Amino acid sequence: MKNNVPSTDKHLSPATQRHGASVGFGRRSFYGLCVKGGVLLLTVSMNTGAAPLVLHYKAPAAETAWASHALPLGNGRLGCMVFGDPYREHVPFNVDSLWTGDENPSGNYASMGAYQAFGDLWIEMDTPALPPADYRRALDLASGLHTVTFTSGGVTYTRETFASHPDQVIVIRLTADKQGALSGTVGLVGTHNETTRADGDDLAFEGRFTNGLTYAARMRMTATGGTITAADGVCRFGRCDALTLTLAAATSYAPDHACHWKGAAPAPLVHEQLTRAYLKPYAAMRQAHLADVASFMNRVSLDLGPTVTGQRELPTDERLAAYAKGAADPELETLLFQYGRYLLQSCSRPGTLPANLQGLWNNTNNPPWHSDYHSNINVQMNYWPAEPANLAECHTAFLDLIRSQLPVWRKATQAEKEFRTADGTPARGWAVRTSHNIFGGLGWKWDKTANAWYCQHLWEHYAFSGNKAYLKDVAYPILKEVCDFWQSQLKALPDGRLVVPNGWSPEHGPDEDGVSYSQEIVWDLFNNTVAAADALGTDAAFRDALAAQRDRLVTPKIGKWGQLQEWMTDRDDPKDQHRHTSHLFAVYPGRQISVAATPGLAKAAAVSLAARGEAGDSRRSWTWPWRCALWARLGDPGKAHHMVRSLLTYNTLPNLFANHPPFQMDGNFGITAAVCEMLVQSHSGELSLLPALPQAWPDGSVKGLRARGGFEVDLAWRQSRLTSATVRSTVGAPCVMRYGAKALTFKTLSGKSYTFDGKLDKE
Ligand code: FUC
Repeated sequence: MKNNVPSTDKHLSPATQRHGASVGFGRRSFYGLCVKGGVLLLTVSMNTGAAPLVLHYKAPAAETAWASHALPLGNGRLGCMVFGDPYREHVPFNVDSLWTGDENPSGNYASMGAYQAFGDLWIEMDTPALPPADYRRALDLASGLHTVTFTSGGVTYTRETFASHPDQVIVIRLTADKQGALSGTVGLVGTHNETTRADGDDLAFEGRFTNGLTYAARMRMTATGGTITAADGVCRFGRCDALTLTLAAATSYAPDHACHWKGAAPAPLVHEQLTRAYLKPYAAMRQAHLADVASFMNRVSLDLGPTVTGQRELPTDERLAAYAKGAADPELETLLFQYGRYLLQSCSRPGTLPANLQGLWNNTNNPPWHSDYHSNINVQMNYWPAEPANLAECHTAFLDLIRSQLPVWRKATQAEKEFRTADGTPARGWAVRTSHNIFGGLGWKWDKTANAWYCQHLWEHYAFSGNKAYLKDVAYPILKEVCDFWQSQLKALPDGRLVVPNGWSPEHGPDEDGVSYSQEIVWDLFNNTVAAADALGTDAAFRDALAAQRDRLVTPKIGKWGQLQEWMTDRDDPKDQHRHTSHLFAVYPGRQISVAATPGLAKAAAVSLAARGEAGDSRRSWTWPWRCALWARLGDPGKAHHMVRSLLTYNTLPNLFANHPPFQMDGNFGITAAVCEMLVQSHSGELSLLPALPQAWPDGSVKGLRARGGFEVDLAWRQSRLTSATVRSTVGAPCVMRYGAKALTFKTLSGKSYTFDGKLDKE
């Protein structure tokens, strides 16, 4: 067995800790001050689903527990984590484009640059640090509102924080039920030794990296009652009734190679953002924010059955711990599902950069794996839920990044000797290495078929929406270009079949005989591009030639122990428990193998998957979701549910962040997609209802899942049987619907809904 690829774990560098000690905002432990006490329900979940979508805790996050206990807020571009200390609030913040590095022509991983932490906001209260009573902090996923409440010295304090997309600022509002109770200091601290200056009532800092990227942050405070002053890099507030802090931060990054990745200067921009926010009353900003987040979160409601009272009311960290010890908690599983949706819309909106390895959140300037975009599973998994979980416009952040990087990726691909044809001609099209940044810079080994995998995302955005203008103008030209790359690379075997030469898999590196993973992804690309040409009714000659090449590609094979072969030759090791399951791409997220169309290969895929072990060589956050989706597609609901359970049990932190370790967000996104796959599938030309419903979820309902062909689906089930199904058609395509052995074909009209009972009879 070859194992030429060093484990990427070796790249892992311990996160460097940095905080505001240099400017006098040192650390102080809170844990001694925690109190027991009643629970104030201050956030009202706006989602219509059964379980309230709230994470809540009865103690703040300790200063060292950024990744595990602090809670994330984000507007796609600008985000923060909130610790929730009553007397010393800490809000480290991020902007998605704060990157070092450049186009990195060497392809060297070390020189690719890294995603950077931006800065910290500190609020130090003068209030004597008495042990607070009735402490609670909560994050409402349905509205993106973080709330801290506690009582101290007979006064009840409330602090609301949100990251507003409509207003492009982070807002923190402090109130108390007694007049003049708010006194203290606010500090704004950059993470690259910037000097914070007071500018009128504002605090501001600016900086510039050696790659030419400039950035700026500005914070403004407004008060009701009392006084506020800014001097010596800090703001003081004295005897205020209420206080609003507004924070704007931005960089000069533009996703445009032609402009050398430079756009508007950030200092005037943040000044303008802050001024605009300043003119808006707090209630209006809050309302606009709540409505914005709700417009994403309310599209899907999920009910997987009730959790017993007692377990449901526990603070989230205690609840997770009880679950890990074996407690049933379908509402926690629902919460995890919705958390993936919450996180995606928090770190990925149209016009922003896509979710990186840590989504948007990063507290160090030397993050694990540069907090980059990894093309061998991770960035793709980040976007698996976007279409089925009804967040399609969040997908565009990833699709746009791909498009913006192409000029540099093309150059690097043409310069690569390995891709030259026999007569020395440079490759056509583009390819990517395993990692990349936001300036076209690639790092580490070429992941040769990742270009075709990225194309799957461009295709799926069409497949779910049926938007032909997008397909024609955006997706199809890129699919064709990558087909062109692969047409220049494929090697004909003596028997006429086509093979990806020197294939490469994340588990075992290069292999001359041909790697199933590479073959399957190129098949997927050709197959989708043929379907795209058909949908557009274009390029008949190209389409027919491509279809013929697709049919000549070496196909997946069944090996001697019944497994789906990882290589073209039958030499898989049944004891190989690698965490990656790359050669099962054809099952999920691909569609070359399915139980209905290729039952023999599906059975072999199940043999391979079982042999890889429940989590593979190591329990990693993202291994569970991929296996979950695979078992769902292979029709094994019990095993699929086991993966949901295991992710929560072994690789989920108290703030419900997926933990690779370290914290890595793909597991959160992946599990949301995998749960969709358990409830609705649409990869094989049919709309399949409840294809992998586990016994653990006997009664439930889901509303708003999306399916290929332009459908939205609502389902309800009782005692593990479908009781009703509603299909909303967005483009008027015919629908083939399946539940168990029963299939039904019906025509649809765009904008109309069709409701059926559990026997698929029309209601
Ligand atoms: C891939 C995985 C690792 C890790 C890294 C960021 O290479 O194999 O487990 O997730 O990406």
